Amino acid sequence: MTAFFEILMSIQWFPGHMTSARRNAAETMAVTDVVIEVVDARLPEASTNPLVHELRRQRQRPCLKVLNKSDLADPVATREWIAWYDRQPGIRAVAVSSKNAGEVACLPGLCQGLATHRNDNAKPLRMMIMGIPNVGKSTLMNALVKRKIAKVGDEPAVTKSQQSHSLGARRWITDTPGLMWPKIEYDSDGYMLAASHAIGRNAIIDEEVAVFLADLLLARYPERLAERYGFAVEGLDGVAVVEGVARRRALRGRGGEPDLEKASQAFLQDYRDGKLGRISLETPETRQAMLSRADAARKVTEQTVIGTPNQD
Ligand SMILES: Nc1nc2c(ncn2[C@@H]2O[C@H](COP(=O)(O)OP(=O)(O)OP(=O)(O)O)[C@@H](O)[C@H]2O)c(=O)[nH]1
Ligand SMILES: [Mg+2]
Repeated sequence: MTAFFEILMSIQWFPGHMTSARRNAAETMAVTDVVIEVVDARLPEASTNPLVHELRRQRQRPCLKVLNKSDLADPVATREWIAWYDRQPGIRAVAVSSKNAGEVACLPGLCQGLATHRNDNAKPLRMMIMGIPNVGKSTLMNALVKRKIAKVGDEPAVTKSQQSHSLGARRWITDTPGLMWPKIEYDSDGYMLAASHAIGRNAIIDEEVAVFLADLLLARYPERLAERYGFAVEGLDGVAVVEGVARRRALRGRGGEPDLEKASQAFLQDYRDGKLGRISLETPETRQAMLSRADAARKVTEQTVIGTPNQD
């Protein structure tokens, strides 16, 4: 992709309350039979939290991977992701929109299939919903319980503590606070997460995230930009797209110059609200290409370090 991808600053966000959220999740994991790991269908791997895997592995708990917000994701990419996950050992994946209660009704049954021994009053099936912030965990909980028991909101870190509820006599479900991890390994993951509103506002600069998103959409969905904003995008880069949004929306600073901050926020909001159509920020193929590039860059760095003669 474009040069901007190579000059990304790293985004990190692990606020204090997540240390206790991680500890509480580890405790609840001990009394959980199946983890429902919610990821964002538009960026399933970038929104997969390695801490969830780590906590599950310690207790050997099976996992149902839920690609949520699939109503906002590119259906072709989502199909590719489901096939990709189904090839991974020990993972069962399903794509849903938690805003549609009918779509999530099958999830407890799928979890039951992963823990068939937990199926009576004495041994109820205990499910724990986990994942990064703002992926729709509480929306999913409410849809399963068929009541608004958990607060939801389009902001990261809305849920601050765990909440459990029965699902009939033989099943329990627990909603947990969104959890990040201490270090996001790949910078582009940080930007995809920020664009998708999983990262707190204090940890990002909207203009940088908007330029990243614009560059990515220029590469993968240029026609959506042209349709939404009504200007030709051939030959533009991400900065020019954000400037174009400012002009189209008449967003100007005091001196009449384009207000790039407001334009960035409007552009990010359009993506988050699905106004640019159904978009996936990564596919199994782009993920693999990104990992190969990162691996090659790492090897070059290692060779440079090893090959540098000692100056002492
Ligand atoms: N379009 C769409 N929006 C969804 C879906 N699921 C949840 N949302 C929206 O995503 C936002 C976040 O939902 P929450 O349920 O609060 O997310 P959460 O994972 O519990 O977030 P935290 O508690 O902050 O970790 C809300 O605005 C929801 O309405 C979905 O399947 N599709
Ligand atoms: Mg929540």
